[in-house]
Formats: sequence, C-alpha cells, structure tokens
Amino acid sequence: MILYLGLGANLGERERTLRRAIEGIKKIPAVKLLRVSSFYETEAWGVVNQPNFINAAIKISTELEPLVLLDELQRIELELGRIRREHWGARTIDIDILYGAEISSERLTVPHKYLFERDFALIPLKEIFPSLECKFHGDKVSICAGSPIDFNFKLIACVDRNFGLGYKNNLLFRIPADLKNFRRLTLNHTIIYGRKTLETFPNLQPLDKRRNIILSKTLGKILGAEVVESVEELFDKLDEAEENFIVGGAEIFNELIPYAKEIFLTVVDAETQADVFFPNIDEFTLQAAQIFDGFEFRRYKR
Ligand code: A4P
Ligand code: MG
Repeated sequence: MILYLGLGANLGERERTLRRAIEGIKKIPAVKLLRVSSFYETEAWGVVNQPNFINAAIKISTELEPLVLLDELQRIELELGRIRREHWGARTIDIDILYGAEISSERLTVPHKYLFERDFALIPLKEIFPSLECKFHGDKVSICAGSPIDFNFKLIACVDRNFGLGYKNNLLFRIPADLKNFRRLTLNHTIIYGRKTLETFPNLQPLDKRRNIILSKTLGKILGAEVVESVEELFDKLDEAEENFIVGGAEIFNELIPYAKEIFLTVVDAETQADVFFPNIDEFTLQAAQIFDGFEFRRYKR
C-alpha cells in the first residue's frame, strides 16, 4: 500500500527533528521510504499565538496494517519528545497519515479529516504527488531549507544489465572509461560511501582531491576521511550548496536513495553473478543516455 504522511514541528530544533523523524520512519520494518518533500515554513493553523511550524510530506510503501503503522508513528513521536497537551497545541513533532487509503475508525481517519482545508499539509503533499486534485487557500506557506532532499545527493554506480552491483564484496567491473567518468564527475566534490566500498579503492585509501565521508558504525579514524556513524550525523556535516556523490555500496545506496536528486549509472551490457544489487529506481526518470561499445552512461532525475 502506498501512503502519504504529513510531518510538522513548531518547537525545538524543528528541521533536525523532522529529519530524525523521517529517518525513524525509514527504519520501521516493512516500511519503504519512497519520496520526501521540501520543508515548508508555515503559520500555525487553527490556533493562534503559536510559533510557526515546519511541515513536510513523505511517500511510503508499506505492508503494515494502518493501525500498526499508527502505533509505530506514535512511538517515534514519543521518542522525539512529543508531549500530548492541548489539542492542536505546540509540538516537537506530529506525524499524520494524510492520504492513500479509505479508513474511518475510532483511532484513525484517512484521508486525514482536515487535509483538504490545510495548505500546510496540501502544499508539501502536492509537491510529491502532483496529480492530487486540490485547491489551496492562500495560507502563509513558504519553502525553507533543511529537507534531506536539499543536500543534493547524487548516486553513482556501475552495474550489469540486471542492476547487479557487486559480488563477494568486490566490484563487478573496472572499465577504464567508467573510472575516468567517475573521476571527472566527482573531482572536487564530496563522496560518501561505506566501509566495504573503501576496501575496493586503490591501496584501500580515501580518494584524492575529494572530501571523503565514510558512513560506518565500526570504523575508527581514517587519514584523509571523515567517519560518521549515522545518516543524522551525516546531515549535520553536509553543505547544501555542495554536490554530494553517494558512491556505494548497496546498503548506503539503499539508505540514501530516498533523498537523492540524480543517479549516474554505467550499465554494462553483460550478465554476471552478482550478490548485491542497486536499489529500485522507479521513482526516477531517464534524462540522457550515451551509448558506447558494451556499456552506456545513463543519467536519471527524480
Ligand atoms: N488520528 C485520527 N486520524 C489520524 C490520522 N489520519 N493520522 C488520531 C494520525 N492520527 C490520526 O492526534 C490525536 C489522534 O488522532 C491520534 O491519537 C490518532 O488516533 P494527536 O496527534 O495526538 O493530536 P493532535 O495532533 O493535537 O490532533 P490532530 O487532530 O491530529 O491535530 P492535527 O490535525 O495534527 O493538527 N499548523 C501548521 N501550520 N502546521 C501544523 O503541522 N498542526 C496542527 C495539529 C495544528 N496546526 C498546525 C499544524
Ligand atoms: Mg496529529
């Protein structure tokens, strides 16, 4: 089932809390995060004399029963410090199921009962669900920084015809033209990768002339690289104006593809015995392809 959720915060470090909530939702078993909207600064709706909110919407697919999902969302609200006080009152985080099913029970009404009256929910939702038919009401809602999609993540990989990525912790291909293209694209930018990918680099060393960030819970200090333990910690280190290339492996691609804007794939016209695969790219569209003898360069955009 595809569901759209709305998130809102008007107390504390609002952007960080929203990003942590999205990461928390991503980690719920049987939930797949498909898409994230920009963050929007919005005037409090329904109650006056409250700080502005930041609101966002996300798209997920899930096999969970909606009430089980609601339990999980409320657990995340609690973990992030939501205190239930006044109805419609100020909150560190509020997560609502906005759209995607028809449910009307005591604990849960979907579509959310005020969805179509509230620009703070509709405008982010419409961004990730453009075919939704709705009317806006002229409320004060403006795009602001801080969404995970603002970090300009680009995924880059070389795969076989079936999107196979590697075998026994190694790359499937080392094609000189592809390595050259990789270098040209990533030079002077930031590259982000996991421990196993570090082990595929020459001399097992970080790559030169690029900011290297390694996402790993087990690695210690590495000369020439910064090590972060979590995606949240990564967000704190990144610069929105930079081009941040995610270079592997499969786990890191899976972690960050929901936030990616662009994908560069070298697709080799071969079938190999791969044991890890590039994640599903249904949310992206092909922008350009350059065909060579035995492989092609493809560029996809969200
Ligand atoms: N519940 C029923 N349907 C749903 C649903 N679709 N999604 C039940 C989530 N929960 C749903 O919610 C109360 C109960 O609603 C839940 O226990 C659940 O069983 P709550 O989050 O505990 O209380 P609340 O948030 O104060 O009430 P409510 O009605 O959910 O408020 P809203 O609709 O979330 O509105 N202004 C701006 N600019 N931005 C905002 O984000 N948010 C609110 C709160 C008011 N003004 C705002 C914003
Ligand atoms: Mg709510």
